[in-house]
Amino acid sequence: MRNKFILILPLLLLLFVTDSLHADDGYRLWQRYDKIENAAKLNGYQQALTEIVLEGNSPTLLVAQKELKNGLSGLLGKEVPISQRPTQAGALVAGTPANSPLIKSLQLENRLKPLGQDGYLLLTTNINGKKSTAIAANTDVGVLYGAFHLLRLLQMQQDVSNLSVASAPKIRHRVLNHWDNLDRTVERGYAGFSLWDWHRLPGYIDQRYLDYARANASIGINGTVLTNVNANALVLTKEYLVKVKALADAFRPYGIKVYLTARFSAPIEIGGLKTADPLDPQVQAWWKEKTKEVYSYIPDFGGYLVKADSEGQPGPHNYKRTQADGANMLADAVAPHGGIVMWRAFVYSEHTPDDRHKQAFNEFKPLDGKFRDNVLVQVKNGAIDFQPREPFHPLFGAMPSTRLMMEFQITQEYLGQGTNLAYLAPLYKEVLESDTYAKGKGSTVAKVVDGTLDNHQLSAIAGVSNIGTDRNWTGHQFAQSNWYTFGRLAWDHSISSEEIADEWIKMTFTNNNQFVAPVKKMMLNSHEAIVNYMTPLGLHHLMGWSHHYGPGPWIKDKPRADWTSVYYHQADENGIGFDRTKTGSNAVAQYFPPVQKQFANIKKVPEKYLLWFHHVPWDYKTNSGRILWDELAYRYSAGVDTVRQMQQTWDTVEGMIDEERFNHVKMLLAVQEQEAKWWRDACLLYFQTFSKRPIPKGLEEPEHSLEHYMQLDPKFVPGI
Ligand code: BDP
Repeated sequence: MRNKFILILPLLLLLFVTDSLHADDGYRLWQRYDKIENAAKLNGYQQALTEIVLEGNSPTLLVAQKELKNGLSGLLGKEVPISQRPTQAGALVAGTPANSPLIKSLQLENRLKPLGQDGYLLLTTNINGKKSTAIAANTDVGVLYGAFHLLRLLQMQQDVSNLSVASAPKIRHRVLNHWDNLDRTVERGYAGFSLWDWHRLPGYIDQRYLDYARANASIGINGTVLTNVNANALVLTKEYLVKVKALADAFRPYGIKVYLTARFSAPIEIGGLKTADPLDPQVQAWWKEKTKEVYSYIPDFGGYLVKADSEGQPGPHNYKRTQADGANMLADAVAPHGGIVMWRAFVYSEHTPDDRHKQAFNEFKPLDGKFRDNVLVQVKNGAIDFQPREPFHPLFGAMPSTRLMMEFQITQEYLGQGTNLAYLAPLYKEVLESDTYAKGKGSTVAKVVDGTLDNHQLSAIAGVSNIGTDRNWTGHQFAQSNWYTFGRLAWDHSISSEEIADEWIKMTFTNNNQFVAPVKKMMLNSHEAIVNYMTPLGLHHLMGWSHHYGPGPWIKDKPRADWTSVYYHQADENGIGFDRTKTGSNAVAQYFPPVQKQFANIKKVPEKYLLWFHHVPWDYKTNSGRILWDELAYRYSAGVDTVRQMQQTWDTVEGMIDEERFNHVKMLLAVQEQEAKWWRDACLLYFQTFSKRPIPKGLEEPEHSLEHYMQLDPKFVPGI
């Protein structure tokens, strides 16, 4: 037996050594704990981290212990033992002062106090006279977050010999919104089906649930809304609540709370009532009872997310009540249990004649101060709808007495869906760093969202999930970076797009700088490229009808004008763009004066928002000196060119990572190039019918006729 083992040992070793270049399907996300190849670093880490001492045995601490054990053993290429107490130099001691006498002995209370529920310290310290590393936190979940931070440092091959890190999240609730239906289809999902296997729940706990929870915990996400905002009341029935409980139980050790979408008409649909009027005592009592039942299964249930009076969803309007009436009714139901209500501001109607841009503001601003303390109004980043680029939503800063939370879309409904590489940190950062001027200069959207501008303790941020059953979770390998980014920015919105990309690339692929540098550059340019080949210069809502895949600038004459493209681009023989100044819808008036002045002035508005706010003549001189039509053509072409550069960049890194993920990305970049051309050609040919000007010399001519593009009619596009 022994001899046999000796014979196969070299073989095993060989396998191990070449493993990093072997097939990899992306399942491990950024949580790859392969042995560190740099010998000097490896050696240093092996000296610095010799054993794990974790006092306490809560489910969360056991998860942290397991993660450290797996992570360190993998990265260090040798078993790192768990010890009851430090036995040698290099002990890693983790815990809270409450459950760990060793951590308590470090007397960290003063440093821990400001770090709150979720924060932690990572310290190089002395324990029993020996150099050690400590992960200390006020709570067990803080210890878990600290453990992930330490592992990240190792994955990124950072120095851990002199640690003094204090970290705490800027936002309290960091929540994924799954648009998952009970039949497992995912609205605007491009990564397979819903993770939640309702049919086999509650009995069967898929390993995926735990890996999902681990991944979320590793980036600080602490909540998940399991169901679609276009809600099905059935999830609130006992039959489903036992299944929700099973998921909540699985996620709890990872610090993740479960939330559900509440269909406003549930009292009628599953409660047998005749009305869902929020001011009706019977309706109020029904929600209280129902909520009590929910908490009987899930004692730490997070609360409800509601889409009301929008796109066919029922809501308080049905009873001539306000959004505050609706939200407060649910807030009162969850309040005794410590829950919150996330009430969406995405309310607009085809029966309201006003510019869609203005409707949410008009509806919600007058309600400032009328919402209960446990209500957060969830506002999309822009006033229309997750377009490739939007100016920030004017509600940010406009409701100081209300807790406003951010909603970003992580899934790429309008950003190339499952085929395009778009790194979204620059988009998220652009919005978070926008200055609302609500309380003078420096009143950024980020400060509204994290609560510091108006002194709110309760704060939250949501990201519409891009996760599904695909082996690599997100369909496109690079879409993982947007899940990662959302979590990192939810924790700390001050981290730069560059830093996040750097972390993600190193953890997901390799520390090899010949890979990291060009790939990071490619990621950082990718969002702008998409904006250019889809909706440059402030254009928006030009996508295909219903499935939103591919270009459809010609979409008109549909049952709802505010779902067509012509409503938004307003192209005619004189020019293009939506006049939102005084001469038009005057949506600019919804912003604070300094912003208003900038956006309303065609000479001052940032060019990236030009056609968002102005109807501009075709021969208007843009910043480049080119006339608008030519500039538009240049932007569309530049978008395609950037994708081609991305392809070239990717080709140069062949061999630096495993073939499987390399080829996956290579093929999708080729698809993206085709789609970028499709967008460019279709949009330019269509707008040309108004501008009546030639494509500027030197730019590629469209491949087909406008009729060709208008006849394309993709079937069974995923994500409906
Ligand atoms: C739109 C999506 C639609 C969603 C809606 C929402 O096309 O599927 O239901 O947003 O956020 O962008 O409610």
